[in-house]
Amino acid sequence: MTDSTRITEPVGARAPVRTRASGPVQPALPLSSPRLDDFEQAGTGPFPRFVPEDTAACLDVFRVLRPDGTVIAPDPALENGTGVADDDALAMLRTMVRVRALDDRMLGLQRQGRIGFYGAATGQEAATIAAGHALELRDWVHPALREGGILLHRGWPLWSYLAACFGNADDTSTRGRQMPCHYGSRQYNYVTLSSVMATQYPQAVGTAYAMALQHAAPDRPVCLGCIGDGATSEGDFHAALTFAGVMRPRGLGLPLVLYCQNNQWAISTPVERQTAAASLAMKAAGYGLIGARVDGNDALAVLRVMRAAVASARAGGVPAFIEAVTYRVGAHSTSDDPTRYRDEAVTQRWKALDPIVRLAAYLATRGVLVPGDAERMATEADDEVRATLAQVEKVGPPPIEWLFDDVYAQVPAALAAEREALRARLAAAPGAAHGS
Ligand SMILES: Cc1ncc(C[n+]2csc(CCOP(=O)(O)OP(=O)(O)O)c2C)c(N)n1
Ligand SMILES: [Mg+2]
Repeated sequence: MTDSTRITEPVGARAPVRTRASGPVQPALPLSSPRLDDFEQAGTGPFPRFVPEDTAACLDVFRVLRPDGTVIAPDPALENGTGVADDDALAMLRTMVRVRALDDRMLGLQRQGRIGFYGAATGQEAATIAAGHALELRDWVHPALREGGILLHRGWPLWSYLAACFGNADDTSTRGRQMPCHYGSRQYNYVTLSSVMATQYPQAVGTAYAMALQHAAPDRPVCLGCIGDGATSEGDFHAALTFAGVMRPRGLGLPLVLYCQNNQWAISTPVERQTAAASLAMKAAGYGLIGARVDGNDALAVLRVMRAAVASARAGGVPAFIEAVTYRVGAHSTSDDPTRYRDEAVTQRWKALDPIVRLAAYLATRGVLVPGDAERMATEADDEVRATLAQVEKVGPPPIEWLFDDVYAQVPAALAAEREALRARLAAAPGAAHGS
């Protein structure tokens, strides 16, 4: 990659700063957030490339599509010049559009007081869905807050997604005992979200270890662990990457891909406060993993990087740590107001790098979408959400006895007594249930 396509300043590129007290010192390097001017202009380089083989892979951002959907460097050796089949690109776009419609609608619902909380993936749909698309259904996902769309992409019903947001009697994720957005499905190998940051990584290492013991290489189910940039400051992050590198059952690397959506904010803390490293991806090398940095707003680029990482992990290669650079264009959650701590003019520029617009424009250049298709897709997605919502909202709350289920195989006597006391009280005053 030439200097003109490099999107982060190389370490030490600035002149050393002299201080009166100590002579030359290293310049401060808050580089983990790419400079937006450069990010908008970034090109692409030869791929697949990973650290440690190619250190540029953790500083540059791999990208296939320009923001206008044109292909940066079509490769005649690859299908469509991009390495991605039209069916795959279209399938990703459909879910991305669906997730956008869902997020918009659910944010509105929360403001009306109809659900208690929501965490949207707006602007991060490519980073989310393309990562999920790189997997097979037998693979496992340990998601963070933004990855709910992966479960939908795997085929989980919209009904179940919405029931989880209401925590009603149809909530199969947590049977009404969690905040909204804590989706989970045993059938789809999607482990229920834990709110606690970075827990996904040690758990993903454990799942990958189990897969390695149960299945023979070179065709093992892979485990995807997901976190955000803020979670890289947690102790669990370091413990997990250490274990990921050193655990080699049967002499093979774990079937594991650790994925990080660097949306550049952890609520009000910018990514520069999480690390002084030039990128998050470069941390991979420090733990003996392979790593790469990808444009998270480019679905084709994310898919290509993740497919390469997944293939290596499946076959018995070294596990990967992948950073997808994106931006949280909305609030952290419905409990947050970003106008209080960041420059929303920057947000506007990131909105112009919309991943849905980019992928739809690419599919238009392929002739897969004709004018009006993208808009129709969005309308259909919104109609589907509204219609399902109207039905799901009619489902009543879960039975209060569910509070006592699913923790103990044999309910202890003290808990059984509490359950009986609650039943007796509700029988005496039926309206007391559910705060009515
Ligand atoms: C261990 C822990 N500390 C603090 C919190 C409160 N908290 C919830 S989300 C969040 C920020 C997460 O930021 P990031 O990891 O970048 O993910 P993002 O929300 O940006 O996707 C914090 C501090 C938590 N859930 N867990
Ligand atoms: Mg973040």
